[in-house]
Amino acid sequence: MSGAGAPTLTLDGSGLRVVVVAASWHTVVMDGLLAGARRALAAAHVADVTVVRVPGSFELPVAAQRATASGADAVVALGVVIRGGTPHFEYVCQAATSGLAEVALRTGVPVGFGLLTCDDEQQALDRAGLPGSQEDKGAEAAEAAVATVLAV
Ligand code: DLZ
Repeated sequence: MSGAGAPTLTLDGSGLRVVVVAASWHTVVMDGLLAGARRALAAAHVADVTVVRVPGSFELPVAAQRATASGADAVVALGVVIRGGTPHFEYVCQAATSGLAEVALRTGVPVGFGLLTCDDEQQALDRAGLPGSQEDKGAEAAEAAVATVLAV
């Protein structure tokens, strides 16, 4: 994991089935998050990985819900929401965040939270796991999902 205080995890997720649900807004940042999640899952020996793309972050909870119904052991949710000039940002962030938490609690299937909620594009790029980024939130979300399946 990356970021101040983040744990170093050594994971063996072989045999797990993981579904990555990914929004499509902010392509460059999303490409970084997806690549980071794939890297982390490969490092954790997860071979069974399915990626499901949805239009926006608002759609992530329903995709996560479907993934749990299809038998996923863990879900990794990736999205980027960047603040605009209206309250829309707060509504999308709130709906996606509470929806993903609700899916995890209702189903008992861990959902890694890789939703970037940023004031501007630079904040998102800094966390995207791209060359020059300081943090890799896609990898972090994938590691958290796998670590939680193995722990609980
Ligand atoms: C409409 C919208 C806007 C303005 N901004 C974003 C964003 O920054 N990130 C994102 O993932 N999605 C955004 N969306 C789309 C909504 O999440 C959703 O897809 C639409 O409202 C249709 O339901």
